[in-house]
Amino acid sequence: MVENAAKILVTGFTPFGGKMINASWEAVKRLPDEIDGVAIRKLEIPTLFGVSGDIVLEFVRREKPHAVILVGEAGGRKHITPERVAINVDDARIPDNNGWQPVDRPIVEGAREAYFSTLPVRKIIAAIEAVGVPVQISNSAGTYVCNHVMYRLLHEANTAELPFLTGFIHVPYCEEQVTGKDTPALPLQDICRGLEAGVRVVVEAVLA
Ligand code: PCA
Repeated sequence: MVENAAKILVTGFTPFGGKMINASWEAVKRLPDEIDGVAIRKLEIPTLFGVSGDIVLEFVRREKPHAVILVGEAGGRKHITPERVAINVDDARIPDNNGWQPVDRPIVEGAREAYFSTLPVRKIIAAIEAVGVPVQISNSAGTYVCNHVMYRLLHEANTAELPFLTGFIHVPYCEEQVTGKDTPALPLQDICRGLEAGVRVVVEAVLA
């Protein structure tokens, strides 16, 4: 691979809440390693407040990717949902994987209340729609670890010297996780196809 070629980091999460797998990492790890000459780097991050964001920021400062696409699982949703906004609050309904359960705490003390995604959200939605996978914008990434990481990355992108695009895409459970239950889910193959279509939009944006 060409040295200094454009690169995009895509992250997925470890399982949490007592589940065996996390649909986000299952989909992310199946993405191609390269799209149109752009390296697609993949990282599995722990479902932990603090550490999750630290790991991604450490990668960003070291590797200087042109874009960071954070992916997480939103059990119960029926669509792939690109997130519009991250808010400056940690408020956990369930403890994270280390038992930490912050309530009403700012993520970055004194920083902005919210940041909008800098990914081309509407184009991503159109591309996922075009491959026939259910997709919808989401106006809340929640207040758990996903929102935490999204906020940390957008804060970095807005304050660091080297700009990069970043934002978050939630995916539903994959069918393998919910067999026999009446819970919304998509076949893993469809989540993968939809996610790849979204990543391709970001590749185009990086190359533009
Ligand atoms: N989903 C959780 C955290 C990890 C994940 O995959 C969330 O939506 O916050």
